[in-house]
Amino acid sequence: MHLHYKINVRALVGQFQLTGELLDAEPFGSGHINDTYRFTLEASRARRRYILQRLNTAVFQNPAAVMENIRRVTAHLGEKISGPPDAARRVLTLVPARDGKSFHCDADGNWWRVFPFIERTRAVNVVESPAQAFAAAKAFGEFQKLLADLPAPRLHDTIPDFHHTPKRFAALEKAVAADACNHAASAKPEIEFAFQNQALCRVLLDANLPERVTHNDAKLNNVLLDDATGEGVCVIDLDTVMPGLALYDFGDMVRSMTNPAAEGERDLTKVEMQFSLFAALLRGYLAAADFLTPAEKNLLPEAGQLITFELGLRFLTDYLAGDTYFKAACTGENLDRCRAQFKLFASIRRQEPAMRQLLRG
Ligand code: ADP
Ligand code: GN1
Ligand code: MG
Repeated sequence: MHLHYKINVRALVGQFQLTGELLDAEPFGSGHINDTYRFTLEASRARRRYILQRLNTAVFQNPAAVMENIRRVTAHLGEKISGPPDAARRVLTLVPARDGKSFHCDADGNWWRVFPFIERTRAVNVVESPAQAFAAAKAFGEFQKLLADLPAPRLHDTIPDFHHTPKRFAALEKAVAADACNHAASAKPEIEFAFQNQALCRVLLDANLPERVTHNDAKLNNVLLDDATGEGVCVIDLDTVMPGLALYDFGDMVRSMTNPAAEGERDLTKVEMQFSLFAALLRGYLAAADFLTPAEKNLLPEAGQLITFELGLRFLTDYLAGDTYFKAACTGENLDRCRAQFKLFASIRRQEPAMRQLLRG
């Protein structure tokens, strides 16, 4: 795992309202954006684990807005979920800093936050079964439903135009023109493919769909699944929770929960949407998301195409710009990720008639 900083976990942990002896700390997880660590504290012979995270402020340029959103969203979810014995595992909670804030800002301007580690769960990178797709999609559907009555004011846009696909396309055009790393020649087929499919960019924007509170990064890896039952326990990675379209989340579920290959798989023959996984995730999502309008339902088959294409554009842009956004282990990884997204997009598009038929039936 690539970490930008050598950090003093003990000093950082000391900035939060926690007691106990620090037993261990290690880099954790496989997110592309933040730096995540897990650490263990022992107090009165009890061991508790936590997540310590450095927010990526190159990506989230208004960290105060991110933390305010997360504070409001977790408070709202916490109120609504309180009750059942397992409530504490079902919603992310922020451990307050010594000064009472929800974060600690260090001398170098890094933003840190701590969450209790949610035990007996795992985050999965590549979908393993229809039951898993069902469980993860249901958790995101419930998440949207629980946030439908979040009290005003409107949440901050933590990344403006995050899913504005035409603007993502324009950013690609700019990166192609600049060709900062002389990579454009090696990505010629992918650039051509992007231009051939440009018309798709507006498919949700032009449909006049209702704004909702959405997760906006609803990939399989951002929901923790129970080790024993496989059930979706907790939706995590709340940095992009903001006003959006329900179908942005559904699209990311289709992208990340129907493809049995890795996100950056190089053997493209393995990259396909599996219809049985799509059917399971649709059932899971609709089991919870009972609020969709007919217009939203009608565009469910387009959502996965759009978000998968959009992420392909974003990976391609980052490859051309020199890997400045997504963590990449080596040059070319973002191009591999782009290729896999474009292959998956084509596979999803091919199965649009079958998706439509399933929705009618
Ligand atoms: P990123 O924005 O970099 O994707 P995430 O918030 O998704 O960061 O965290 C990265 C990974 O850390 C997750 O995929 C998950 O495996 C793990 N993780 C994060 N928060 C928790 C938590 N509270 N309990 C257990 N695991 C967590
Ligand atoms: C990033 O942070 P992470 O790894 O959960 C990205 C998403 C992409 C995803 C692709 C803030 O999510 O938009 O869809 O990678 N997050 C941000 O895996 O850009
Ligand atoms: Mg994540």
